Amino acid sequence: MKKLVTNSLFLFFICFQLSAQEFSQAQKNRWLEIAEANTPTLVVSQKNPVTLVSIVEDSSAFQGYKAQTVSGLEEFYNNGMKQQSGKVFDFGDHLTGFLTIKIDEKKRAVDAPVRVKFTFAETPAEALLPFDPYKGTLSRSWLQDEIITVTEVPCTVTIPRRVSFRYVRIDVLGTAPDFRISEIYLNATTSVKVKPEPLASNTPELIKKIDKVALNTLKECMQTVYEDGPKRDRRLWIGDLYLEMLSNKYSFKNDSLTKRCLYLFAGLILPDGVLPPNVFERPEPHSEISHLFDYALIYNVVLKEYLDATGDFETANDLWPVVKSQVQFPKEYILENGLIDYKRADKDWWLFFDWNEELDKQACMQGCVIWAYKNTYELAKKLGKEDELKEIPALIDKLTKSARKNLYDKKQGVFVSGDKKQVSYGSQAWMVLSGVASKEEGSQAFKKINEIKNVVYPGAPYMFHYVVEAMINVGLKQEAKDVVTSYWGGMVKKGADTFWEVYVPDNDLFSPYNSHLINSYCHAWACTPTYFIRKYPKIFQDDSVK
Ligand code: RAM
Repeated sequence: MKKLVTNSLFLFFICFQLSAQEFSQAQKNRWLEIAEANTPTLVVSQKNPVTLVSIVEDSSAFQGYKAQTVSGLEEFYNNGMKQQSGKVFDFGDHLTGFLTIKIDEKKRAVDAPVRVKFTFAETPAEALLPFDPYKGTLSRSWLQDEIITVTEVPCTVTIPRRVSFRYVRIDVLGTAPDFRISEIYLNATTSVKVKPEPLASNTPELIKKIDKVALNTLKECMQTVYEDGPKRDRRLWIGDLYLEMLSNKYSFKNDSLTKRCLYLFAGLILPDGVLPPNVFERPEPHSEISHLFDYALIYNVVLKEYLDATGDFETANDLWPVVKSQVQFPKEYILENGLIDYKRADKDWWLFFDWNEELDKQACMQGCVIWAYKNTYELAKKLGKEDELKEIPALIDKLTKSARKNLYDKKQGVFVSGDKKQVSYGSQAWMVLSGVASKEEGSQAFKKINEIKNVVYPGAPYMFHYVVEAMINVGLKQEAKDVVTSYWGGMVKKGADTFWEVYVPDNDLFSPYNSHLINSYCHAWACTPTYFIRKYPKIFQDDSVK
């Protein structure tokens, strides 16, 4: 799924390197130092479980399981674990941090090692279903089960792995005499320090709930970078960064975290002048050599949005060479007729846009390049550097004209993509965001799309974000609100404490990785309802406006 650049295409990158901007190690180190200087201190708060639950089958519940409160939290700490193996704690909300347990004797000395397994679960199903045999395509080690073996009792143990969960199941794997777990708590972490403004008092209840869950999602993902998900992949991706920083701008307003992330990417720019799609913070900042077309371009829009939010010209000027370098690589794919050679690009790069595998990405890609170029040019103007991008306005024009000519089906009133002229929400969204579609055409396209058979729907909240943004751009306020209340509201109704990486309303078990257990159920790119709700209060917070 995650396509790395293949060896056969090495030549392309060698050639590309010749025209790409080179960044010295000294330059990159300086950027990494600025990233380091902006590392937030985490707020740590102790959280205790609120109840014990039993996970029961329920065909009407999300993924077929729900948590039912059972009494006995107090007794739990006094009773021996031999009779309590398999008990599940509910911490009442999604949390991220380090779990500590106190182990005590029951009646007599513990003369053999105590061996206990902890299973951390974001959803009820995860707390009950066995992880093995594992059939997922991502590493099994992302699943959060940890075994501890202690030889000296009483003792206090903190599990070294940071975990992310609402439920914890405890299974006793071995002991001779009985023992007790006399305390269990989590040191929860986040870099969020402020409470966002309350919503207007007449905000509809469902919107209030969606906003709360979205803020919780963002808060959990805001650690020392904007993580994509605190359970998985626990790292900074450009696509996720973009949506998190937009949401942060209207809620927690932690601009220095955005600055840190922008600098981390800059400091890890690849030798060919392209940004890596994601970076790891520890033990030292580093990245994979991988190329994701749309994400590299989105970086430019993040910097523009950051400048708009902060007025921090110093940062914008300092990172300008990075932005300028991202403008280069799409040029290699612009054909004579103004269309982007998406088939060739698809061979050379990872094109993402969405997890729905059926999506034809031609229109998305054409739109994304125009959108990124327009945003980059606006940024250049703010910095007085448009002379450095002299060729961009003409390219925008060429790409736009060609998209209108080749990707707009006037008869059907929608935008199409690829050889099979596929119609998708993604294509309409990107044609609107790029300005290829006029307001009228975009609005018509979103209305007409419902009448067309075999339309391709977004497969994850990431693409839904762009669809909602596009709908608002063309004035489809009620439709945008309906998507937020039905899609994200659907997750709320299914019990979400935080929004999910993927959600396909009629398939709770959908996973891009062949196992719903490995999906992330607190995922940054799903947090943007708070951005919409707060940026557009008239649409979302005022129930009288239709
Ligand atoms: C997944 C992660 C991440 C996303 C990438 C493209 O692995 O969920 O959030 O940005 O895909």
